[in-house]
Amino acid sequence: MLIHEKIAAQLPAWRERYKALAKNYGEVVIDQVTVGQVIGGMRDIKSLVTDISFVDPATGIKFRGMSIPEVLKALPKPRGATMPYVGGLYYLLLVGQIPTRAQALEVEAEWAKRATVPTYVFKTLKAMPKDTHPMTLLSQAVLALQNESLFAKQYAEGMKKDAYWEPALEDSLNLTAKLPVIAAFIYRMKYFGDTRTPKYSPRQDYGANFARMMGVENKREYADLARLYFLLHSDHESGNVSAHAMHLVGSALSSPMLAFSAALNGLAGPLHGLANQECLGWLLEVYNRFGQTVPSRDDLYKFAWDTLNSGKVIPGYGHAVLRVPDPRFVAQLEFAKQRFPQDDLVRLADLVYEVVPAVLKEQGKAKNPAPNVDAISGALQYHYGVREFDFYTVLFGVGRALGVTANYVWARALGQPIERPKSLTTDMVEEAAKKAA
Ligand code: CMX
Repeated sequence: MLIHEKIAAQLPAWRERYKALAKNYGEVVIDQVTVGQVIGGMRDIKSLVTDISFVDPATGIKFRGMSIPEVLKALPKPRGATMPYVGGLYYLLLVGQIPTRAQALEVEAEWAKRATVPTYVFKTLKAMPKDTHPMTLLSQAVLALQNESLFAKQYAEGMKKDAYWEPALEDSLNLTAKLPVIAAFIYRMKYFGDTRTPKYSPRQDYGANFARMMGVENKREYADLARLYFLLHSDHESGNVSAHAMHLVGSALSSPMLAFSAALNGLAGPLHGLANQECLGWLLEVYNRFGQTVPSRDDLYKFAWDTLNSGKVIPGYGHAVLRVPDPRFVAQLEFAKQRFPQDDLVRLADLVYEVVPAVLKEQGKAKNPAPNVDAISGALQYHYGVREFDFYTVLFGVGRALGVTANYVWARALGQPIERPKSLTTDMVEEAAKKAA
């Protein structure tokens, strides 16, 4: 397979670089760690290495060194589509180069070959109580796929460390191929009682397959949204909860399936991926409160303050690393404004973008008062009729798989070790603080 060859060709040089770092500079200090960071969620401690994406606080995410507008422009697109092949993005993340159209299509073809989901996975999902959260279902389905893991099988049979990345890549392609099918099945089953097995067509790309299997009305436009959505949500360097969970669990040489199920469990948290369902909830709360209209600036300003005064956060605003409007938000806002500028929720999301940063600045707590990726993503789904909020994090999960599995492959290829940070007791931290004072 092409991706396989492309990674294999790069490996000797990368391994050399890694070895040289450890051998020649192992004792060099990169950063100092403060008490605030130690007790504050390890915030900003530089302790992970990835070349797949980087979040610059001042400009936002770069995939393999390229900004979102650059990636959107450079990646090949299906004929008649405005957004690129998801297969092209996966190639970029894994290989580090912009693919040709043929190379992007090769990934798409691999996915089509691997998209069949074993029946026991659907049976597992059907056996769950009807009110199970779709993220729980998705995580369970991925966990069930552990049975299919080549990595686990070959590890159990005995495999050389240098070869780990190869079955890791196979598992990653298999997993990412099956996710749209599983996600669409969860959607159809949970909200429409439809338990037929979605069929992945080799004649359509990832985005078009997803749109068709979801059963939305405007399949052509929704396919473009799916392509954009998966691309934007794919990776956000390694320290966020889902990426870090994948990395941590994978570092124990758990398979991509086990590690990604863990990543999904982190993504299901309300401060991480689940925020997108809360964001649309908040937008609709505003919309309904003002008689299903877009309120005036003054009314919105007051409503935002009411939210803060009641002790809640404004979902979709703020970020742990970013200090500017999230370019993933900007890309989605542009998508919506180009296609349906008159949509009330899009107009509302745009007004919130004008009003809320000022409110958060006045409050003076949030380090970044600007919107993040979630501030508008739900409004776009809502427009195309996907109105079941608690499904939105599943969409995030399908996209996130692309980035974290690419990282998994490279972590195994470079022989990254098991994670084991050191903990201290509170006494020890106080002691260190006193000494410094
Ligand atoms: N509304 C109100 N208060 C906010 C806020 C917001 N949108 N964003 C941050 N703050 C508050 C924090 O709650 C914190 O208050 P306390 O000191 O009382 O605890 C203070 O500002 C400082 O927080 P911060 O350092 O700026 O932000 P964090 O890095 O701790 O948290 C995030 C980042 C995203 C969890 C936070 O901004 C938030 O809760 N936002 C709303 C939820 C949201 O949109 N989540 C989506 C995250 C996107 C993703 O995971 O990719």
